[in-house]
Amino acid sequence: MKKAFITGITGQDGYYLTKLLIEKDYEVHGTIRRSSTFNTSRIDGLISQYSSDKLLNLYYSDLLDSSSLSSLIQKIQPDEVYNLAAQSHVAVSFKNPYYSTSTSTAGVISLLEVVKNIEKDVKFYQASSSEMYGGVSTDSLNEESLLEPKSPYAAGKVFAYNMTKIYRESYKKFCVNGILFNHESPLRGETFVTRKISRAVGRIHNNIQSKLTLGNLEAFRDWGFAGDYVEGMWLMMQHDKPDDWVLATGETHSVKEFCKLAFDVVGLDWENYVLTDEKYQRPNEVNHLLGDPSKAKKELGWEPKTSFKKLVENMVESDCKLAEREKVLIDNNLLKPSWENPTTT
Ligand code: NAP
Ligand code: F7E
Repeated sequence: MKKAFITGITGQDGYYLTKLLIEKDYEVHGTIRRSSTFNTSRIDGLISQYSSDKLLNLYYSDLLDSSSLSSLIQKIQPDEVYNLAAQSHVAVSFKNPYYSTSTSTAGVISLLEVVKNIEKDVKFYQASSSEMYGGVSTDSLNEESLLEPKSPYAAGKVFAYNMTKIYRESYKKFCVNGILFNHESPLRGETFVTRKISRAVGRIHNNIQSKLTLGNLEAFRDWGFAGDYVEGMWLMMQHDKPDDWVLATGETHSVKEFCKLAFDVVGLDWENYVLTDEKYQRPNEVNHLLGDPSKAKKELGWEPKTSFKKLVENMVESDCKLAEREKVLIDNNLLKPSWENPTTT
């Protein structure tokens, strides 16, 4: 039985990757952060299903605690390490630049050093990002395209991407970069634009929210489904040679188009509900991202299976059900709505 070690297991991708690997007969080991509130809600179902027979094993750690990462990897002796942990919100990275970049600099060096020094041949996956391209050009972007980061988040990811290549080339280690374009799901963090929209549509449809306030509606993103993308991560780790691959859909849509389609699902006109506010604009915007996944298709046999329309529908339908349950709690004075004027990004 193969063993995988996952940092960032409590995140969106952590959930989908853990599920996939357990289905593929892996024993999964993942790190969680100590938090003052519960932070395992995405993987609670997997914990109750798989932790008793040790198919899923969790440990407290942090990407900035190199000693704990090193001792865990030495003890577990995994076959594959997937580094998904990061402060992954681009707008927050402008506000917390030191912390946000540390996870992709100090954190990645710690992991690569263990992979270099451990006797066993351990494969390493780095969660690289389309944000590294900077979104200046409207051309389709591939593994050879120029990296022009526009945020502390993206600058940290460029560092991690380069270090992953450097360890691959210098020490002949199996280190890969998955350069993933935006991927979403009903488990997407609620402050990312797609989930912020689907959450609002669900609540507006259930009459527990009146408006949705966003920033730049003209930004374009190549949005796919996270469940499809973790399959690509795994395929990269099974390839005969380590390399870098782009995962994307090859289609791009604006935030405005996402809004229109999401409100269409519940038969509402988005223009009656969406407002904009400067506070959701970024100091430096990535205007346009469109990926070219042809290398992944040719070499890994990977293709996205979920269309843009289906992705939006799935997210809205899931959030309509969530809002229905919230409405019951509100009607019984068990929940006070706090989402009309959120203080978060
Ligand atoms: P996510 O939902 O924000 O999850 C991030 C994970 O990292 C969470 O488990 C979080 O823990 C953990 N984390 C944050 N800081 C940490 C630290 N200092 N030490 C240990 N763990 C830490 O992100 P995602 O969407 O699953 O993305 C996974 C990875 O892919 C990230 O590295 C992201 O930057 C990258 N990426 C994402 C996309 C995308 O569109 N989703 C595209 C390209 C690349 P808590 O749960 O405790 O916060
Ligand atoms: O923004 C615009 C915003 O925060 C998308 C991360 O997973 O993907 C993600 O980064 C676009 C931007 O994702 C709001 O200005 C408008 O142009 O959903 P987002 P992101 O910045 O693309 C990449 C690939 C990653 O690697 C990251 O980890 O939408 N936008 N209005 C807004 N964005 C947010 N969050 N909130 C708004 O109100």
